Amino acid sequence: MTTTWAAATATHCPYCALQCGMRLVPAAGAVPVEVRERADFPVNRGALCGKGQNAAALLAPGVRLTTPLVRDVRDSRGGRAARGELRAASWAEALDRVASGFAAVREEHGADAVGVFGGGGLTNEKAYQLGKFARIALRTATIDYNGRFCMSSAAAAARTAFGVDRGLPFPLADIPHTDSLILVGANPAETMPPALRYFRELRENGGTLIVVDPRRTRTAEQADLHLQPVPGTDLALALGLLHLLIADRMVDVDFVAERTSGFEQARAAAMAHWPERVERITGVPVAALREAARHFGRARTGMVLTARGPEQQSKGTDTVGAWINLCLASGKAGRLYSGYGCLTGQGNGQGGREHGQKADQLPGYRSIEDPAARAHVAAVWGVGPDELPRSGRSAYELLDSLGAPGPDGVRALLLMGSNPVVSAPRAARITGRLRSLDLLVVSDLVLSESAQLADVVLPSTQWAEETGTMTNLEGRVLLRRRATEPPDGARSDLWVLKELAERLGAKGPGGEGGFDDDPETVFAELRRASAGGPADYAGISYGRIAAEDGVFWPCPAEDHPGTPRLFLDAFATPDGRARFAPVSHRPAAEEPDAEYPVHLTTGRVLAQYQSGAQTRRVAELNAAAPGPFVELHPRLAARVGVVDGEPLAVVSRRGRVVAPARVTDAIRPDTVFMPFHWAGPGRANTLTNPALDPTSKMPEFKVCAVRLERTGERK
Ligand SMILES: Nc1nc2c(c(=O)[nH]1)N[C@H]1C(S)=C(S)[C@@H](COP(=O)(O)OP(=O)(O)OC[C@H]3O[C@@H](n4cnc5c(=O)[nH]c(N)nc54)[C@H](O)[C@@H]3O)O[C@H]1N2
Ligand SMILES: Nc1nc2c(c(=O)[nH]1)N[C@H]1C(S)=C(S)[C@@H](COP(=O)(O)OP(=O)(O)OC[C@H]3O[C@@H](n4cnc5c(=O)[nH]c(N)nc54)[C@H](O)[C@@H]3O)O[C@H]1N2
Ligand code: SF4
Ligand SMILES: [Mo]
Repeated sequence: MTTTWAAATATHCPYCALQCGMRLVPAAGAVPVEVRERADFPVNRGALCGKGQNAAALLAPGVRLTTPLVRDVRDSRGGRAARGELRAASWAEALDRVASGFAAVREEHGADAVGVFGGGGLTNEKAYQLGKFARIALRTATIDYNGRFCMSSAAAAARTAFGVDRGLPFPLADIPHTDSLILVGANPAETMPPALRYFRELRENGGTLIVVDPRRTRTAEQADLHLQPVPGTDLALALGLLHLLIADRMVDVDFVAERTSGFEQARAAAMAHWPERVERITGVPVAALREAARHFGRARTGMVLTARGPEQQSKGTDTVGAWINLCLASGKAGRLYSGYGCLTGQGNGQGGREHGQKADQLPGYRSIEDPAARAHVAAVWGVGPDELPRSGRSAYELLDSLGAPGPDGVRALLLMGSNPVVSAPRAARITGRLRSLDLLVVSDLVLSESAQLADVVLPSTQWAEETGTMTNLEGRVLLRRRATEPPDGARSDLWVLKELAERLGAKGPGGEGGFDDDPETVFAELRRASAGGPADYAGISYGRIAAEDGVFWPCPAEDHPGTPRLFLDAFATPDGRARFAPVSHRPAAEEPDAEYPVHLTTGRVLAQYQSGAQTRRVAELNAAAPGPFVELHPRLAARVGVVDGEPLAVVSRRGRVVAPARVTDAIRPDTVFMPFHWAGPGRANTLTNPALDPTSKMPEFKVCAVRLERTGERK
């Protein structure tokens, strides 16, 4: 089949939540398209970071998977089966193996013993279909996804405070118009470079930028004020700022009375966090606290934006709640150019959390425990409400139960869009859990470290080869368009789900209750399933997205304009008021002690993406960021006796890693930082602590205790 492709296809980047617009033009040679700028798309106005510029490299045949792979079980005597090597197989063989394997596990151990783990990089259509596949083809409650590791604490806090969770309740283009902005634990200079423009414009307009980060990042270098707290102490910091707002009479009393509830309790907690106490907990000097409180408190409009720094903590939900409290007390929410927002991370970090791949959710951001929601979605799916499973376990709990004996053990897993061997906390344990499964099925574009452990690998088509919608960090629903023919052996995830559903005896193909593989047909069903829910997509169509540079949800009808700004009239709570969070500071799950005296925090670098499964396969990006490192302050380096570039061992209660020291005074002397993009001996997640936030079940990636050891090798 030959298709003639348009001279240029307007589409979006395969990576982060900014979903920069780009054009793809046909190219001769191994890589079928080239990336060009798309100046008319408003979010990035033509700017792309290096990851976006080099994205087409992922389409090369030698880089990506082009045939299904299966691993033969050689010998199943004496307990666990001995497994052979992965070998090429036909699609029919691979799919039969998966379907019969899932059916056998279900038969022997029950439906919940078959698990599904999705990803926030999947399109809305895939995320929706994956949730539906789990609930009505597998009939399992065991489904969750990597977004739990990403912004789930912000989602939980925003939902409680405002009644609905959308990353940003306003477009990015509002940022330059606010007077004061506090950016907490976010490093957009490396994680969303084209968005930095909005912060620069804010300052050019006379606004104040305050950055809260234990490291003086490239983002912090742009700030008017940089607060450099001990990792894991943002909750105390926010309480301390609220204390100062109250003490200096900067509370917006009318706003608090008219549009909020619960202030008294929040006030009492803040009063117990006087500046000197907060300085002792956070390490941020009282003078800096006062300056920040003055800037933010006196500003007419203001925003607080959080990213993974304060969220990836075992108290992330309460921490975000405390920052929201600061916005509410000073009247900086639900008004033009004011509000709290979370910078989501993955390409579809927003949409991926709305359409049912989360353990407790049904499409449209509905609760799976809500009888009305169950009835609505069951009707769209053509099943009875009682046939839908209930809420399942959260991502880490799911991964931790893989292969376990007994009624709670998950024996088979479909992994689609995540690489937990690198990205899960306490990754050595999770790697062992994956190995202990009866059947591990991985759908991916590349042979990731997790795919290397699989019994069946299903090669998926990717961004430029398939069409689908993505919802960016602003809640703007976008269309990624197919620009080139996929290689023969790769198939779309939607097709895989359809084929598996048929083999498992679910209804279909096509139509309601079935599993279609045409993205626009799936989107039409998603619209109906989401209708009336908090994330209502009913009025959004592929045609409208193309004509309007994206449509902001909620958009309940085709003649509804979409909702770029939320909460201007009322919050989405039953009484229309925003709720203060009753929160108080508590320490991280693991604090430094004599044996493990240093804080470890983790995060990202510009040129690598996430587990690195994609970007480590791109030469230009590897040249810019070739491997892991341990960032530490010169004073700490001197104490340990390491010099810049020397291999340094970092040891936690979970394990030991070795990576070159990178000595810089940009980090606190009591803290080391490691990026988490690599597998092998420098894998940061060998060290991290899977202590979970009680509400969001977010693991504490951003703080644990370690000790440093010289390895004796000089570089
Ligand atoms: N280049 C690149 N870009 C990406 C990604 C990527 O992997 N690479 N991933 C995408 C995804 S999924 C996400 S979620 C986003 C993440 O985007 P960000 O949240 O901006 O990224 P991180 O580097 O994880 O964390 C941000 C900052 O938090 C700081 N930090 C660490 N501990 C603490 C703490 O206790 N408190 C505070 N206040 N700050 C702390 C770190 O020093 C770091 O500078 O990026 C997206 N964009
Ligand atoms: N220490 C530490 N660990 C962290 C974090 C941290 O800050 N510190 N951050 C956490 C965060 S915020 C996140 S989001 C996670 C992310 O970590 P992961 O969940 O591992 O995310 P990715 O590396 O993006 O993995 C996505 C995989 O899916 C594949 N893929 C991409 N698109 C598709 C598709 O359409 N279909 C299929 N079938 N496959 C696809 C990619 O090739 C890749 O192998 O890591 C978490 N881990
Ligand atoms: S900022 Fe994000 S969306 Fe934009 S080009 Fe870079 S990775 Fe792609
Ligand atoms: Mo993320």
